[in-house]
Amino acid sequence: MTKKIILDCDPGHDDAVALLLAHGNPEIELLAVTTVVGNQTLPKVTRNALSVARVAGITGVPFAAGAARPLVRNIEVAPDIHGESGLDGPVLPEPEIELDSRHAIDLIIDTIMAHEPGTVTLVPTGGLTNIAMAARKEPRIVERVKEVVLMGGGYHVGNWSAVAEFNIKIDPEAAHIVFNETWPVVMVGLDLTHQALATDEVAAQIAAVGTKPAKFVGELLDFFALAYKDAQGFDAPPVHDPCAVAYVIDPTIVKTVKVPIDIELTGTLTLGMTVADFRAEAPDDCTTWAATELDAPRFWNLVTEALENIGEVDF
Ligand SMILES: [Ca+2]
Repeated sequence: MTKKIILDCDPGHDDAVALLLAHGNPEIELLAVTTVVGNQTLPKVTRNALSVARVAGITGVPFAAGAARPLVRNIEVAPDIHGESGLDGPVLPEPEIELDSRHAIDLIIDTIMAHEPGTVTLVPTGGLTNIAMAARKEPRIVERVKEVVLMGGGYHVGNWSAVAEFNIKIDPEAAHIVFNETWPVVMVGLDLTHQALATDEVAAQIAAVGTKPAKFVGELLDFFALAYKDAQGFDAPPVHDPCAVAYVIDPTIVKTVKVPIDIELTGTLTLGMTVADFRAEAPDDCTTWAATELDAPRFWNLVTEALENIGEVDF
């Protein structure tokens, strides 16, 4: 049984790796890819997604553009981490596939409603604007989705403020909607993704694949390493987004704990914080989990194997 996912993303270096992992892993069936403003503006991240599709050799999967701005807040992008293009480093090939004509939220809704209940997992790796709007437009998707496995937040770590993570902070109202719906939400946050460091050893493992897509990933990681060193003092960059895909592929690679999580919307210093309440055992009606521990060697093996499965692609 393959695992059917919709990847909602804002490529983004780590989103690109997430897309390659999802496409290259035989257990994942990629039903759709949707884009949302985040690391860069919507036109930029959408073009990046289509370029990465060419790098990965993805055809026959619908890609649709979504929200161009957050629900309430002004647009915040992250050029210090992802560059002016949103995917600085490698030369980005001209896309070969065309965008689906639907808005991302309609593609998300149509895809979920066209599949059996409990079979589609939503994997958001950007701000949660599209997911929140889809849940509001068609509330039946909340019952129908298997789970929402999102990269975002963190229970002890922030990166866009002292306590808030970028994907949540840029659209906290959308995150509030998503975390307060009744679908299961697995928060793959910074506590987890800061264990997914692209060390020199990892870079060598990926380079050894020896294909053009692997070289493309190497160039992405080279830029990401410099950006993370400059912006946040990391010796090796954390490659966040594929961790959410890895959890869907094999939950034994990403340990989780059931814990109530809610989003701070009014804090002067804490806007967008994912507040996790670890004081007691989670109550029965709790539908949120936090990722805690990554098996990093197995995670990087998944990424490498996906690149091996993708093989050589001409772009
Ligand atoms: Ca992302």
